[in-house]
Order: sequence, then structure tokens, then C-alpha cells
Amino acid sequence: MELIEINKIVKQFIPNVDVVAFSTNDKGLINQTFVVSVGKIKTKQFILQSINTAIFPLYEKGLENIILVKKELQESDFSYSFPSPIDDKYICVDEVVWRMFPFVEESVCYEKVKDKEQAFEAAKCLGIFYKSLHDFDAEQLHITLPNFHNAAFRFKELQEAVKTANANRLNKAKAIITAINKEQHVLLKFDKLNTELPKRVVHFDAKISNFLFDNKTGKAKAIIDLDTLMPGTVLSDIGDMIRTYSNVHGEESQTIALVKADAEIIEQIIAGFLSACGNILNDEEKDNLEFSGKALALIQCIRFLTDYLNNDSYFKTTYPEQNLVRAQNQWALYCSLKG
Ligand code: GN1
Ligand code: MG
Repeated sequence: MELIEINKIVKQFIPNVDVVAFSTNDKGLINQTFVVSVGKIKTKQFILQSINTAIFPLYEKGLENIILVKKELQESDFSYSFPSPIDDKYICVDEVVWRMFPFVEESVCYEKVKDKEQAFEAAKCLGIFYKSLHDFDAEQLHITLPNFHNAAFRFKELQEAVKTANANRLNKAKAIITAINKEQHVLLKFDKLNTELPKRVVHFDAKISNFLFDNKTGKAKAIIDLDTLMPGTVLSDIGDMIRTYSNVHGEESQTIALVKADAEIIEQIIAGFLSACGNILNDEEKDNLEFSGKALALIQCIRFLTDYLNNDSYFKTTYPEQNLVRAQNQWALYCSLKG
């Protein structure tokens, strides 16, 4: 993207300003994100993002979800930032859908969990988010990504991909596919729990880079990346937290032999979350928090492997075997998780 094009888009959100600089943020695997600086004497930063509409075809419904949740949080005592799209609007330029967010000042974003205190902090922030939305009827939200954490559906997608994959990729994926086939009981248990547990407002992508931290105190400051806000159960968020935070070398680590869940981090996630919202959870929810991490690692393993077999049509990649390596990483993590 050129500065001139970025400027044209930004002016549709904030007329009478000029973009003086911008940089690309390549952390997400789906949308494209830029940090833009506007104004000459005193510059101010914003986040400009184009939405991957192939993955989020119901993005307008997604915006309605964000607006509803924002309103509810504003009426509660939720004290963290919840940066939502400027003017509650998305615009379309040359068939690309754009939105802008305020930049959360004096904040830092981490790709991997720094230490167990940080895991506690993020989980506590999520707990307050759940508590603040406890009286909100989550079923009001649109389901913008049907079957997103439906384990049986993800397993079926893998089976479909096996049928159409090219021989070379299928051969490389074979060992993990055989291993996954023996773990279907975990997928069944996860889906069954999801039909039984209370429906809550779920973030559905609670990885560490979706929390921003104060650059001085290290305290959680904001919760971001709201495209996947949907009705769901607590298992999806705590499961994804465990899956991503306990994997201390990160989901992109290619040194598979080193991938192993860190038990202390898992303890801190659960402690931080319960410290903020333990009183709104029922026993079945509490009893299955640790299990959810194991289930989510398996589901994510299946998703990466399916995408590998589908020639990388979903997750962005930067090298040829990346989705296979990601699946191997998740598999190693899964094997090391209790539950
Ligand atoms: C995707 O783009 P990003 O990183 O926010 C994905 C998540 C996965 C994650 C794996 C809509 O999120 O479900 O857990 O990659 N989001 C979607 O890194 O599929
Ligand atoms: Mg996301």
C-alpha cells in the first residue's frame, strides 16, 4: 500500500487530516492491519484495518455484535479499554472493507506470554469482561462464523480435505492424521459440554496479542480483535488462553521437540480468571477449564492440518510447510496437556 492510498481511506473516517506515516502490523493471520500517524505538529496514531471478507463474510453482523457488546460494557463497570470501530462504521473502497480504531496509548502488545503474572493479568481481564456481560443475553449476538469451535465440524472438514489433498501433502500429514483419529473422544466431550454449559459472550480469540498491556505497570489495559465476538461457552476462551499462553515458545515455533505446555501458566490463567468471575461460573464450567485447553489444542491442530491439505487457503503463510509445522506444534502441545 502507498501512503496516498492510505490517506484517501483515512480521510473518509477523519476528514481534514493527513497521514504522515504508516507501518504494517503483520501479527494477525487473517486481516491486514496498519498503524497510521496523522497530523504534522502533533501526530496522533490510529489503527487502520482491512477485513478479510472471505473469512468474515458476515462482517456487518459482526459490527452489530461489537456495538451491542460495547454498549453493555459502557453501562457496566468494565474498566479496560475496548477499542471499537470509529463512528461505528466500516467503509468500502475498491471492494475492500476498512475500519479505523483509536490507538491505545502507552500500551504494548506481546506475541508470547512474558511470564506467569502476565497470564494472570490477561485472564483476570477476561474474567471481568465475562462478569460485566453476565446479565447480557448472549443469544442476542449473531453467529458470524457458524461452527467456529464445533469440533465435529472441524473433524469433518479434515476428512473432506484428506479426500482432495495432493499426494505429497497427504503423505506428510499422514502420521498426525492417524494420531488425531484416535482422539475423537476428546472432540465428542468438547461438543457435548458446549451443548450443556451456559451461553456467554465469548471473545473466541483470547490469545495474548489480543490483550494490550500498560507499558509502565504491565497491567492489562485493553481487549482487542473483536470480530469473533459470538455466543459460546467459557471453554472456547479459557481453552484458547491455555492453548496459546502455556505454549511458551509460541504456535509458530518450528522446534517441535521443545513444545510443551507450562503447567504454572495454566494454573495462573485459571486463578486469574476465577479471581474475577469465579462466582458466576457453575461447577461444570469450573471442572472443565483445564480440559478446554486440551480440546482447543486438538481443534487448532486439526484446523492447521486441514488448511495444509487444502493448500493453505485460510491461514496466511510465509514458508511452504508452515501449516504442517503449525499442526505438529499443536499436536506436541496437545500431547503434553492434561485434561
Ligand atoms: C486466527 O488472525 P488471528 O491470528 O487473529 C483464527 C483463530 C486462530 C488463530 C491461530 C477467524 O486468528 O481462530 O486461533 O488464527 N481466527 C479465525 O493463530 O479463524
Ligand atoms: Mg483474531
